[in-house]
Amino acid sequence: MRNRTAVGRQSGFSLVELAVVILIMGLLLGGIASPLSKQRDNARFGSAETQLEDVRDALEAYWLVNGELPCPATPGSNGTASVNGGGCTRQHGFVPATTLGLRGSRNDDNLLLDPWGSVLRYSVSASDANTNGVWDFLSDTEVATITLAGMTPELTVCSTAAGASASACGSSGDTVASAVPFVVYSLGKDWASFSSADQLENTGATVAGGPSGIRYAVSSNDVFVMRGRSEMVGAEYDDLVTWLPALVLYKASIDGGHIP
Ligand SMILES: [Ca+2]
Ligand SMILES: [Ca+2]
Ligand SMILES: [Ca+2]
Repeated sequence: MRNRTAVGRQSGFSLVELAVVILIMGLLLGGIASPLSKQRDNARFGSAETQLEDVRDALEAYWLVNGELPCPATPGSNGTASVNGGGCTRQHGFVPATTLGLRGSRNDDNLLLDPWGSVLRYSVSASDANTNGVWDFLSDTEVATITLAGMTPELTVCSTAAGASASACGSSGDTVASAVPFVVYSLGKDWASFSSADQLENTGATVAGGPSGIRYAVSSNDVFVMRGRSEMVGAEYDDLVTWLPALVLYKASIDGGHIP
């Protein structure tokens, strides 16, 4: 009996030893979990970049075939391009994934989602260089008539919102791309809560909700910000923005036989 007690003490763990083991395991798991969540974040940013490229390619293909861009989807357009007269219901809206035939997760308003479950935004130029009431990039006959030299796509991408107006960057040094026909963007991981001016530039206005009642924020003007990711409080940025230059679209118009 005495021997058995002695053996039990030798082979078992005391509460203190157990606590130390749990502490070490916790530290080890914490050390693994942090890099794992970082890896998951990086994977999602990678997927989002691929997704934006796919959307951009689909828009280029749409242009090649039709000689014009599709209008953005609206909260109530069920994922389709929302046309309004010679223009669009919304200049700043969402990727018309149904019109483009894009695969991917959709929300209750049938809008295409990014890897974080936020809606992909899409803006088109509402420029009307020949002032005929028809948006120049929304009609193949406009492009043929106006030609590249006369086209004045109005979207601008800046590296910072500082000093930017509703139509231009604060300085030429802040300009990443000007005269852009369309912009597609994801609000990134922090889409649900952010406060930096650079990210607010991409989501300046909240628009009326769709059938689901979800309300969405999109740019309220022709200026967008794209810069490197940062988690610095007050200056955080993780949006992903892409576009194509007018020159590429114009070449596609020639290749597609829309311009002789
Ligand atoms: Ca026009
Ligand atoms: Ca963001
Ligand atoms: Ca803006």
